[in-house]
Amino acid sequence: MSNYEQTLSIIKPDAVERNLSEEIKNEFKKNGFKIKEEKKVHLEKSEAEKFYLVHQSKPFYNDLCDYLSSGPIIVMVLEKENAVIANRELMGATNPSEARDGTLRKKYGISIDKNSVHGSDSTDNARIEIDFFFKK
Ligand code: IDP
Ligand code: MG
Repeated sequence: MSNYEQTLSIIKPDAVERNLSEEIKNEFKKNGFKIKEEKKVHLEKSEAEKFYLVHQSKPFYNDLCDYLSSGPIIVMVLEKENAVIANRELMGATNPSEARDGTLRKKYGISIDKNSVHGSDSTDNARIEIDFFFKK
Protein backbone atom coordinates (compact mmCIF):
# COMPACT_ATOMS: atom_id res chain seq x y z
CA MET A 1 0.00 0.00 0.00
CA SER A 2 1.22 3.47 -0.80
CA ASN A 3 2.31 5.71 2.07
CA TYR A 4 3.26 8.97 0.40
CA GLU A 5 3.84 11.46 3.23
CA GLN A 6 5.56 14.62 4.39
CA THR A 7 8.30 15.28 6.91
CA LEU A 8 10.05 18.38 8.20
CA SER A 9 13.73 18.86 7.50
CA ILE A 10 16.02 21.58 8.81
CA ILE A 11 19.48 22.44 7.56
CA LYS A 12 21.02 23.63 10.81
CA PRO A 13 23.23 26.72 11.36
CA ASP A 14 26.55 24.86 11.06
CA ALA A 15 25.69 23.65 7.55
CA VAL A 16 24.12 26.90 6.34
CA GLU A 17 27.20 28.74 7.60
CA ARG A 18 29.49 26.43 5.60
CA ASN A 19 27.41 27.02 2.45
CA LEU A 20 26.28 23.39 2.30
CA SER A 21 22.59 24.13 1.75
CA GLU A 22 22.52 23.55 -2.01
CA GLU A 23 24.59 20.38 -1.71
CA ILE A 24 22.31 19.00 1.01
CA LYS A 25 19.16 19.93 -0.93
CA ASN A 26 20.60 18.03 -3.90
CA GLU A 27 21.10 14.99 -1.67
CA PHE A 28 17.39 15.06 -0.82
CA LYS A 29 16.44 15.36 -4.51
CA LYS A 30 18.88 12.62 -5.53
CA ASN A 31 17.25 10.37 -2.94
CA GLY A 32 13.79 10.92 -4.36
CA PHE A 33 12.46 13.59 -2.03
CA LYS A 34 10.39 16.46 -3.38
CA ILE A 35 10.99 19.78 -1.65
CA LYS A 36 7.41 21.06 -1.35
CA GLU A 37 8.11 24.13 0.79
CA GLU A 38 11.31 25.85 1.70
CA LYS A 39 12.32 28.99 3.57
CA LYS A 40 15.31 30.50 5.31
CA VAL A 41 14.64 31.73 8.84
CA HIS A 42 16.61 32.93 11.84
CA LEU A 43 14.74 31.84 14.97
CA GLU A 44 14.55 33.79 18.19
CA LYS A 45 15.75 31.75 21.15
CA SER A 46 12.17 31.63 22.48
CA GLU A 47 11.05 30.06 19.20
CA ALA A 48 13.84 27.46 19.34
CA GLU A 49 12.74 26.65 22.90
CA LYS A 50 9.21 26.06 21.64
CA PHE A 51 10.38 23.91 18.73
CA TYR A 52 12.53 21.70 20.99
CA LEU A 53 10.09 21.64 23.94
CA VAL A 54 10.16 17.81 24.05
CA HIS A 55 13.81 18.10 25.12
CA GLN A 56 13.08 20.59 27.91
CA SER A 57 14.28 18.25 30.67
CA LYS A 58 17.55 17.30 28.95
CA PRO A 59 20.84 18.71 30.22
CA PHE A 60 21.68 19.96 26.71
CA TYR A 61 18.36 21.81 26.19
CA ASN A 62 19.69 25.33 26.77
CA ASP A 63 22.74 24.84 24.53
CA LEU A 64 20.56 23.21 21.89
CA CYS A 65 18.22 26.20 21.80
CA ASP A 66 21.10 28.68 21.78
CA TYR A 67 22.58 26.78 18.89
CA LEU A 68 19.42 26.47 16.74
CA SER A 69 18.86 30.21 17.12
CA SER A 70 22.53 31.11 16.52
CA GLY A 71 22.17 31.71 12.78
CA PRO A 72 19.98 31.21 9.73
CA ILE A 73 18.49 27.79 9.03
CA ILE A 74 16.70 26.33 6.01
CA VAL A 75 13.39 24.65 6.84
CA MET A 76 11.79 22.38 4.28
CA VAL A 77 8.76 20.18 3.84
CA LEU A 78 9.96 17.00 2.13
CA GLU A 79 7.67 14.54 0.40
CA LYS A 80 8.28 10.94 -0.54
CA GLU A 81 6.95 7.43 0.07
CA ASN A 82 7.55 6.82 3.82
CA ALA A 83 9.26 10.22 4.01
CA VAL A 84 9.70 10.27 7.81
CA ILE A 85 11.70 7.06 8.07
CA ALA A 86 13.42 7.60 4.71
CA ASN A 87 14.70 10.97 5.91
CA ARG A 88 15.87 9.54 9.25
CA GLU A 89 17.81 6.90 7.32
CA LEU A 90 19.36 9.43 4.97
CA MET A 91 20.34 11.66 7.95
CA GLY A 92 22.01 8.89 9.95
CA ALA A 93 22.62 8.64 13.69
CA THR A 94 22.34 11.72 15.93
CA ASN A 95 26.06 11.58 16.67
CA PRO A 96 27.98 11.97 13.37
CA SER A 97 30.75 9.74 14.71
CA GLU A 98 28.20 6.90 14.91
CA ALA A 99 26.48 7.66 11.60
CA ARG A 100 26.88 5.22 8.72
CA ASP A 101 28.88 6.01 5.58
CA GLY A 102 26.84 7.86 3.00
CA THR A 103 24.51 9.50 5.52
CA LEU A 104 24.22 13.28 5.72
CA ARG A 105 25.44 13.47 9.29
CA LYS A 106 28.46 11.31 8.47
CA LYS A 107 29.29 13.49 5.47
CA TYR A 108 28.58 16.92 6.93
CA GLY A 109 28.17 16.70 10.70
CA ILE A 110 30.86 18.14 12.96
CA SER A 111 29.71 16.92 16.37
CA ILE A 112 26.61 15.70 18.21
CA ASP A 113 25.32 19.25 18.58
CA LYS A 114 26.49 20.52 15.18
CA ASN A 115 25.06 17.61 13.25
CA SER A 116 23.91 19.64 10.24
CA VAL A 117 20.33 18.39 9.81
CA HIS A 118 17.09 17.83 11.70
CA GLY A 119 14.34 15.44 10.66
CA SER A 120 10.97 14.64 12.25
CA ASP A 121 10.98 11.35 14.16
CA SER A 122 7.32 10.32 13.57
CA THR A 123 4.41 11.22 11.32
CA ASP A 124 2.64 12.90 14.26
CA ASN A 125 5.66 15.06 15.02
CA ALA A 126 6.12 15.78 11.30
CA ARG A 127 2.63 17.34 11.22
CA ILE A 128 3.32 19.37 14.39
CA GLU A 129 6.72 20.55 13.12
CA ILE A 130 5.41 21.42 9.63
CA ASP A 131 2.63 23.47 11.24
CA PHE A 132 5.18 25.17 13.49
CA PHE A 133 6.98 26.62 10.48
CA PHE A 134 4.42 26.68 7.69
CA LYS A 135 0.90 26.92 9.18
CA LYS A 136 -1.02 29.43 7.09
P1 IDP B 1 17.73 13.68 16.51
O1 IDP B 1 18.07 15.06 16.00
O2 IDP B 1 18.59 12.63 15.87
O3 IDP B 1 16.26 13.38 16.41
P2 IDP B 1 17.32 14.09 19.35
O4 IDP B 1 17.56 13.05 20.40
O5 IDP B 1 15.90 14.42 19.00
O6 IDP B 1 18.14 13.65 18.05
O7 IDP B 1 18.06 15.40 19.83
C1 IDP B 1 17.83 16.65 19.20
C2 IDP B 1 19.15 17.32 18.96
O8 IDP B 1 19.75 17.60 20.23
C3 IDP B 1 20.17 16.45 18.22
O9 IDP B 1 20.06 16.55 16.82
C4 IDP B 1 21.48 17.01 18.71
O10 IDP B 1 21.87 18.14 17.95
C5 IDP B 1 21.18 17.46 20.11
N1 IDP B 1 21.61 16.43 21.08
C6 IDP B 1 21.06 15.22 21.28
N2 IDP B 1 21.72 14.54 22.25
C7 IDP B 1 22.70 15.37 22.68
C8 IDP B 1 23.72 15.26 23.67
O11 IDP B 1 23.86 14.25 24.36
N3 IDP B 1 24.54 16.35 23.81
C9 IDP B 1 24.41 17.47 23.08
N4 IDP B 1 23.47 17.63 22.12
C10 IDP B 1 22.62 16.58 21.93
MG1 MG C 1 14.65 14.29 17.37
